[in-house]
Amino acid sequence: MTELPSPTRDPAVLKADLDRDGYCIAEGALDAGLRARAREIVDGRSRASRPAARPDADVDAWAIREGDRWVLLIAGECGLDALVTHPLALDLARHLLGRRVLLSGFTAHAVHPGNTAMDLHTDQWWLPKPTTPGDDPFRPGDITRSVRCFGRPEPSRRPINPAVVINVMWALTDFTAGNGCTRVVPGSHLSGAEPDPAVAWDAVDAEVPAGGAVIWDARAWHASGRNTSDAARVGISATYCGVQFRQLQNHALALRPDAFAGLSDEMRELLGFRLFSSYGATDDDEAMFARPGYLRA
Ligand SMILES: O=C(O)CCC(=O)C(=O)O
Repeated sequence: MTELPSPTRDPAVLKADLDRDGYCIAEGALDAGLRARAREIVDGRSRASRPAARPDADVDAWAIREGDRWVLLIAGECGLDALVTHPLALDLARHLLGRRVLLSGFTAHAVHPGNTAMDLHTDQWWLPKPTTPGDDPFRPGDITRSVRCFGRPEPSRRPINPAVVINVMWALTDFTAGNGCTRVVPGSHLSGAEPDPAVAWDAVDAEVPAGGAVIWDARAWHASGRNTSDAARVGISATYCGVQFRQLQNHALALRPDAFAGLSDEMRELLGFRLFSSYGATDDDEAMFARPGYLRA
């Protein structure tokens, strides 16, 4: 058996680990000042401001259960664009997804003392699976979190989907086996399958010192672990998706006009304001960037 990914600063090793095992671990990529600022911003976000649970039960039962661990951050406005545009994150995102990528979600993830492990899952469960002519097709509009193709974590012999999402989880604290670090099933990104939560799969602890990141291909089976320590494990997850996919957060609506006006072109592209062919246009389908209605003459 080859060695499993361990923390490294070498981009070539990170990419090789990501390709082979479906995850990699970056070491020392955040400077102490940025990490401290990020922690302050995450700690300052009040859970009380979270809207009440929504009624569409099927999709949201999961979100409600995990909700106490998630805080949605407003990219472009929350003071942490340096994480979104971090060269290491974008290099790995483009390695997996190609030249044009979007920021899908920007969320803080805390695992509090006493929190149990999440169920293993993938982060592109919503993507229709390849079908064979004559098979019952996956209708995109019928997919929910509970429609899952369970299987084993070994490489598939049949075609599978490419990765269309990558997750870069910045470690604001140490991530350890004792405090609920991310757990991954190595190689599961090549299975084309989802993990049956009733089975105890062999997941490994992706331990990472504070200031590093654990990065995974969205097809990899993963979850946060159980926190048996007396302090929270805190991370910020920047997920990126291919340019043609719906983003986890609605960045266009989230941003206040003054924040939108101050965005760099790089952030405007990452947040989804740059057109992809004509997709994403507002009033001019040949423009480089879409513009909001309030800026129209
Ligand atoms: O917090 C983690 O380590 C993993 C989070 C995760 O898998 C998720 O929120 O989908």
